[in-house]
Amino acid sequence: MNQKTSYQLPDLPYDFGALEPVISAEIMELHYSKHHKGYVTNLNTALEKYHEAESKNDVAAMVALQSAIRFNGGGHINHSIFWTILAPKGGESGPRGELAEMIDRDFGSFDAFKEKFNSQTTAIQGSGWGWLGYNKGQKRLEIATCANQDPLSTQGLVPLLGADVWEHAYYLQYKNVRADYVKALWQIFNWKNIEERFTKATA
Ligand code: MN3
Repeated sequence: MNQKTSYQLPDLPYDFGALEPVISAEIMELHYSKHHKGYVTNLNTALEKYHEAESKNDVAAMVALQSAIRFNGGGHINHSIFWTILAPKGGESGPRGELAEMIDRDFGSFDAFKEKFNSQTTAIQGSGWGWLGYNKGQKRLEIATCANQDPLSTQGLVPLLGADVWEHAYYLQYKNVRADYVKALWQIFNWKNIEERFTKATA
């Protein structure tokens, strides 16, 4: 069977400049057109080699490709989520309904949740992501951090809201002050999309 897997760069749901002033058009263009595109290209290349190795029963080659699949596959998953949980300023200012209630229940208040998310995400050593995730088994919300491009599913959580804290996501604009970038993201979180993810996760 010659089934070729090919992932595609998803459309960005807004213009490069749409998230200004929180994220500059220059960062968005590089982040989407270079970084995310690179993950997609490298994922497809790694999978192609993987399928070839599989067809030859070359387990050693298959094992050797796994870190590239994890890194680039994770990068593709994470960025595909990230673009949709952000939106131009002026939308909903925070969670509503059941999501708002669960945030209050699990973190005390929305402000307490924000503070905890900001401090844990800002403190990530090196490159990674901060997430609000849903734990289906325990039916609760959790803040979690992931190193590199590991997707949140590796921690058994469904991603609802996340922050890319790789330097490529903010350095051109915020320089070394990651905390200011993470704080600013709250102005552009797309609560409609985040609530849809929550509804799906809890269904
Ligand atoms: Mn990134």
